[in-house]
Amino acid sequence: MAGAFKFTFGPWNIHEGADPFGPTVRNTVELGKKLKGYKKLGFDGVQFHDDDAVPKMNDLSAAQIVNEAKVLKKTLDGEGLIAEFVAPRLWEDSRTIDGGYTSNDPQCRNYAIERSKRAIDIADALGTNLIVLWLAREGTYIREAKDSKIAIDRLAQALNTMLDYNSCIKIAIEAKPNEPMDHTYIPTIGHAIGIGMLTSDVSRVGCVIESAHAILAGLDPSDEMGYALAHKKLWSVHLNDQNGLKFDQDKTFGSVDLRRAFNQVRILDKYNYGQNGEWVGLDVKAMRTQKDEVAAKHLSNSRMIFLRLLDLVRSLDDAKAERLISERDYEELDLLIMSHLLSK
Ligand code: XLS
Ligand code: MG
Repeated sequence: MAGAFKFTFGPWNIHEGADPFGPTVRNTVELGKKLKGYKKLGFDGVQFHDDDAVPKMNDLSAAQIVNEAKVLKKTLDGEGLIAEFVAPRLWEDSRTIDGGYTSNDPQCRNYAIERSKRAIDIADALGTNLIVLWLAREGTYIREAKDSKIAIDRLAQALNTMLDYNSCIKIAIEAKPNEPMDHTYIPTIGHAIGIGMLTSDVSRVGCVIESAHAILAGLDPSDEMGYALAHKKLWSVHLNDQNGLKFDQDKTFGSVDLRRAFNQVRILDKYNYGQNGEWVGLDVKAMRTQKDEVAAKHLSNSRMIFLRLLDLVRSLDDAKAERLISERDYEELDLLIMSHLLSK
C-alpha cells in the first residue's frame, strides 16, 4: 500500500528568501530549472498560481495567455509532470489592495472576476480542472470597512460566475483566518464548505486544507481534514507546520509537532485520501538562512517525513488502540501513541 500517495508543490515553494523585514538572500531559480528538479525531489505534480504559469499575464490578451499556457503544458509533458491546480493570484495587483471579489470598488471586483476567468483558461490549457482559491485579501483590517453579509454574497456570486464560465472546473477553497488581513471571511474549512452551499453547483465547490492555516485558527489540522472528508470535500491538502500563533511560517511538515503531523497522515491514510486522484501538496518554505544549493531540502524532507509517519501509522497496534478506547483508558492510549512515536 505504501507509495499510493503522490506529491506536489508549487514553484513559489522554492523562493528567494525575502521577508517583510529584509530583501532576497538567494538567486531566482527559473521555472524551467525548478520543473527539472521536481522528479529528483520525489514529486510528480505541480501547483500553479496563474502567473507562475503565465508571467505578466495582465499585459497579455486572453488568446495570448492560452497560447503561453499551452507551451508550458508541453514542457510539463516533457518532464513527465502533471498540473494539479491553478490559483488566481489576487493579492499583488494594485486593483486587489482592498480585496478581489469583496472589494468595495466595483471596477476592482470586475478585475478579480476577469483575472479568475483567465486562471480558469490556464488550468484548461494545462489539463487540470481544479481551481484553488486562497482568498488572501477577502477580509478587513477594521470591522467597519466592509459589510460581512454583502461580502459573503459577493464571494458566492464570484464562485457562481466561475462555475458558469466553465462547466468542468471544480473549485477548492483554501481557508485561512488572518494574514495579510486582520480577519478573513473564510477562516476555516467549515466556512469554505458553507459558502459552497450558497452556490449554484454545490457539488463543484470543495476545499484544500493547509495545516498552518488550521493551526493559525486555533484548530487541529487533522480534525479539519475529518470534517472535510465527512463532507467528501477534501480535494487537496497543503501540509506544513507552524510554531504557534504568529506569522504564517510554512515550516517543514512535522518539524514542530510530530504527533500533530502523525494524526494528519493517519486520517488521510485511514480514509484513502488520494483514491479519487487527490494529491498530497507540501506548501513549505525553506528557512531564510538556507544557501542556494541546498534550498530545496525542505521539500524532499517534508515528503520523507510524511512517508516515515505513514510507516508509523500503518505499524500502530490498532487492535490495542481500539481496546483502550473501548475501556476509555485514554492515559494508556496516550502512552501507546507516544511510545510508538518514540519507537519504544
Ligand atoms: C498562502 C497560500 C498559497 C496558496 C495558493 O499562504 O498557502 O500558497 O496555497 O494560492
Ligand atoms: Mg497553501
